[in-house]
Amino acid sequence: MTETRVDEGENSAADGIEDLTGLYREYGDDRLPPGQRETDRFPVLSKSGTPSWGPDESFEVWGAVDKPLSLSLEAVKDLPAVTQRQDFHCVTGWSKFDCEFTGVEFAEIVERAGVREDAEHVMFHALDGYTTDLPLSECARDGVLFAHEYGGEELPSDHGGPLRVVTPHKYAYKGAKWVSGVEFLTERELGYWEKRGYSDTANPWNEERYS
Ligand SMILES: Nc1nc2c(c(=O)[nH]1)N[C@H]1C(S)=C(S)[C@@H](COP(=O)(O)O)O[C@H]1N2
Ligand SMILES: [Mo]
Repeated sequence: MTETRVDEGENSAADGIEDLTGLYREYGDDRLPPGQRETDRFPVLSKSGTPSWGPDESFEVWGAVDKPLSLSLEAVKDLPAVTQRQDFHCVTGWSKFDCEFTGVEFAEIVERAGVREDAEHVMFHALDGYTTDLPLSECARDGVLFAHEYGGEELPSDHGGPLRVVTPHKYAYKGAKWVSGVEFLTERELGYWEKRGYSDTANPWNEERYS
């Protein structure tokens, strides 16, 4: 008996996991961005410890939207989710390949909140007071997820569980851990690290580390 091997290439859904590890081709020739070193570990980087998601906490979406949302954690986890394999690049110099995140695509939230025409930017708010901003066009694309699972298990709290944002096309400080709020803005504002000298654009393949 002969086996037919179909080369699915990138974005293969053969194992139910969407492979986004080829995303770097939009930005550069090498999967590992310049000045980064690959690690097998998954270090934890938090500005001030691990906050907890209280029982009354909700996930809020507001600003330039027609339908502000206030969802329980359970309601967020009940939204349609995808599982993706993606790379993770920290501005301090480490990259972790092949992270498997399951979560709700950013576009799903845009759709449900009825984001207005004049929305240009998105500010993510987190339970530890962290904020980070991205242009709407940089969020409403493949790879930006509200992730609640890592490697098929509940997302560990030090990595942002129960809910975090992942941004494989940016340095990881653009992905807010413990995300509890998404604010749609008509103009750019600076987030926590961006106010402290880190790049607002944060493209790893261009080494946009500092502003
Ligand atoms: N809420 C919040 N999100 C955050 C941070 C933080 O301190 N607070 N640190 C950022 C930075 S600098 C990085 S590299 C990643 C680290 O994610 P990890 O701890 O899962 O590796 O989270 C980002 N998101
Ligand atoms: Mo980072």
